[in-house]
Amino acid sequence: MVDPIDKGEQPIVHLNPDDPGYDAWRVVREDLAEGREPGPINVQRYKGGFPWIGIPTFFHLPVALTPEDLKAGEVDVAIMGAELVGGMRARTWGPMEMRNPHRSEIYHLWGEWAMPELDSGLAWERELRVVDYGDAPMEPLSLERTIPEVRKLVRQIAGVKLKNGKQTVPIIVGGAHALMYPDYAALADVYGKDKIGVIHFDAHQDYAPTGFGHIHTHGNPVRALLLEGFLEGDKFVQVGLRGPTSTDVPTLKEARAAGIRYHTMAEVEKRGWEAVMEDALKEVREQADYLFISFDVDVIDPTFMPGTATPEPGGLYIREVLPMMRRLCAENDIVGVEIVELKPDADVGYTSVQNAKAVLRQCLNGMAMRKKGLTEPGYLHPVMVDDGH
Ligand SMILES: [Mn+2]
Repeated sequence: MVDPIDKGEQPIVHLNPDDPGYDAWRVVREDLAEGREPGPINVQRYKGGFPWIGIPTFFHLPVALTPEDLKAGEVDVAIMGAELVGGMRARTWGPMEMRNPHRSEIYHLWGEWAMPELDSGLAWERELRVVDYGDAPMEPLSLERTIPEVRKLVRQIAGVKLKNGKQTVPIIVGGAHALMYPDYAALADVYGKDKIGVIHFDAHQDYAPTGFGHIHTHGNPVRALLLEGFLEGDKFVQVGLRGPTSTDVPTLKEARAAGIRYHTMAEVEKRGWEAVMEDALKEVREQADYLFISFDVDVIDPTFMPGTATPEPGGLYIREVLPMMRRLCAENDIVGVEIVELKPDADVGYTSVQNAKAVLRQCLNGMAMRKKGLTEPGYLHPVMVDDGH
């Protein structure tokens, strides 16, 4: 017997479409909207409460299942999970643990009991209409089959037009960073190619020239987006690169030649965080009308974020990240956000989820500020920062 691969055939192993499980993972219920008016569904029995009471959704928020629900509810922001796995990435519990209030939001009251952030003075839950949009479907053995499904769901959210002339903003909680490709591609489907700038927080450049032949891995979504012409390098600003697994000098030079601007932790060491943050904020304002935030939690130092797949010491402190997120979301037209690579089961405590939620909350806080017109650079509520002196 002669092995056909040795005779020059492509070494492809075909899937079996007759397997009853072939499409089972992505079959949508037909009665999603049956017997009810469209609109967000508040699944909580009480008007508000402590975090240890109620049904766990993201921050105890109402649920929406269809674009009609988003439209009817004039929903500003829809948070969805995307538990993308593949390659070295097994399931991470990121999205589900972000719904779980156990310890990570022990004092955060919800609903009508929600309290304001002490930097803006606003309770975002009252200023914005935000929902939990559930999760994208996942084919547990194939990134390639899952990616188009994520793209469809993100596009479904971003395509909803609101009466105020805006569109619903998807926030995607992951899941592997290969998500950057379907998340951004979906936004490009809605807003047009090369219309949206990206600020990319990460310990790693995610611009790997190789992925064993795979276009989509957790290590190269930036390259995949550029390769396929979704955007130009000059729309990309990267913050937080460090360590021996991020990139190398030739790849940095190649990225620079492609127009990508990067701010490494070495630059932070040389110039200080304040100066680097101001530069990054200025650069994203210049690059496009709309902004997408791609936030890999490993940009944060492992002291504050041990629960991630590829931790790298020497990262941003949580106190540096939170104002940055608030400012980005207050001072720019954000059309999408992803918070990825969260891996709570690598954290014996609850620090990682608590901090990832703080990042997400500051983004929502910033969006609430923008809705209120509080967009002056670095705005803080005067009473909160000055007791009269
Ligand atoms: Mn990373």
